[in-house]
Amino acid sequence: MVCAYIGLGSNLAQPLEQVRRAIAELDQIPETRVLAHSRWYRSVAVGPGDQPDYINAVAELETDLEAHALLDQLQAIEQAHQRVRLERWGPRTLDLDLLLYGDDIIATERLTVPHAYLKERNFVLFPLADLARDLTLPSGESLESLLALSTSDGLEALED
Ligand code: A4P
Ligand code: MG
Repeated sequence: MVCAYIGLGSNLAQPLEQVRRAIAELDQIPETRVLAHSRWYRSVAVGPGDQPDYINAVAELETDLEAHALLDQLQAIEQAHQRVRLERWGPRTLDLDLLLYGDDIIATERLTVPHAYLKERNFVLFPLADLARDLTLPSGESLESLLALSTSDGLEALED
């Protein structure tokens, strides 16, 4: 069993529903169980253009799937949500990022783990800290040290 962390993001009109549903779907992945999820966060969109706010969260899984097989499953869930999105809204109802896969460092054509932007995004670091405050990255950096460099600007934890 490997412990993996998944970043969830959505900025559809009902993003909270998208993220809640995705957590349930993660739990349906073969050989995989959702152990816990963070609080839900509202975050100002990072990136170009005028986008609505996101809902972000992180889920903690235990899985027997190999990392690329897990990515296949994440992409299948994204695509199921995408079908809804294409009928109604612009791009991106659900983004599922494999943030961490045990202590593995992975650099293949399809997969970069730890996720490339993990360290710079408060909407990843804060929810991760809900689940594993004393986490250490494969690089040896502590989550605490990354949080110390980060701010909660544009980020708001929601009441459940
Ligand atoms: N890929 C490589 N490594 C990974 C990984 N660790 N996890 C590859 C998941 N996928 C990984 O992903 C493109 C390709 O990345 C995949 O085919 C996979 O093989 P994608 O999700 O289709 O494309 P994307 O979402 O445009 O790329 P990416 O890098 O996930 O986008 P970003 O940079 O994450 O941008 N603002 C707020 N506040 N909250 C957000 O959640 N998200 C984005 C998405 C932008 N702004 C945001 C948020
Ligand atoms: Mg992505």
